[in-house]
Parts: sequence; C-alpha cells; structure tokens
Amino acid sequence: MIISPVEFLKDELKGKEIINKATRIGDLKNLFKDELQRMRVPQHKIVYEVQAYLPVDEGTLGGLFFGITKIHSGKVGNEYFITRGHFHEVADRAEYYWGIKGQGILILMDQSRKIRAEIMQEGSLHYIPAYTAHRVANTGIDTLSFGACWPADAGHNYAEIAAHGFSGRVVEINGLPQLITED
Ligand code: PAN
Ligand code: ZN
Repeated sequence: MIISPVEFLKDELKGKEIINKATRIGDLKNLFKDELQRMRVPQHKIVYEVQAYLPVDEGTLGGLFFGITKIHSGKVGNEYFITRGHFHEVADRAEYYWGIKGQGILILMDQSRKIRAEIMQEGSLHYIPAYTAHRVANTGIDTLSFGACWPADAGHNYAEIAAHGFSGRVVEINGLPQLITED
C-alpha cells in the first residue's frame, strides 16, 4: 500500500506528525508599536497559527522543514497583525514563502536594517535571502495564509528582533496599508 504521511490541502496540513502552534496577543509583548493598545486587546486572542512538518531532527544539515502560517485579520492600534519575525539562527540560511489566501505584506530587513517589502497574495512567491529578517503583516479583512520551506538547520533568532525590532512597520493610514520606515 502506498501511504502519504502528510496531506497538504490548500492551506491545511494533515497528518499525525504535524505540529500546531498558536501565538496570542498575550505572547507578543512589545512587538507592536503601541504597547498600551496591545494590552487592551483580550490577551487570549490568537494573532497567528503555524502548522509545521518537521520530518528530520532540528539542525539536520541538508534537511528541509515545511509550514503553513495563518495570520488572523486584525490590528493593534493602526498596525496590522504580524508574525514575530526573525533572522535565522544560522544567518546564511534562505527560505521560500508563498501566498495561498488573503492579502498581506512581507517585510524584509537586511543586516544593515535596510527594509523592503513584497505584496503577498494567492500565487505570490517570495525568496527570502540569507542574512534577511522576515515578518508578515495581514493587511486584509480575511485570514492570510502562506506557505514556507526552510532548511532544517536554520533555526530562529528571535532575540535580535526582540532587542531592536524591525526598522519598518505596516500600518493603516486613511484605510490603506502603508509601510512606514523608521531609520
Ligand atoms: C516561518 C515562521 C512562521 C511564524 O515558518 O516561523 O511564519 O513566524 P515567526 O517564526 O516569525 O513567529 C519561518 O519563517 N520559518 O523559518
Ligand atoms: Zn524563517
């Protein structure tokens, strides 16, 4: 019998090896520009969910991981819901993202803190180069779903972003998303 251990159906991973993780407003202290507004949002509210398929041990040279992220629609103040964002721990590791459903903006920041952004929507493909921090904002009224594929030895360096943040944010101004750069 031929068995597929994992099914990838539109924006859903199914299989007993799939790991699910929800990130809530309460987990994202100091992530948004307006921390007071973040504290006013119910802390259990889910900002994004990740499903991941990790078929090899973390750190395996040459291995690949696969994930689906769903960012719910919402804002903290005028700033759209975002992922935490990270450089890879092994900083020279690249990654692919691709848009599946919804509307968003991928924010990319290099090591000199230079920002660029790409529109994410169904069918968009994004190559995230080495040495580049990546974060996604959901700018739509529906959930934004995107896929990701990254090296199993890349790891996640969240500390750098926790300490210095991104030098750009996606906010709503006059009803439209705008990228505001700070540096
Ligand atoms: C993605 C991200 C996922 C959630 O799988 O881990 O979208 O974002 P944060 O990790 O920034 O919270 C990825 O980039 N993996 O490397
Ligand atoms: Zn990554």
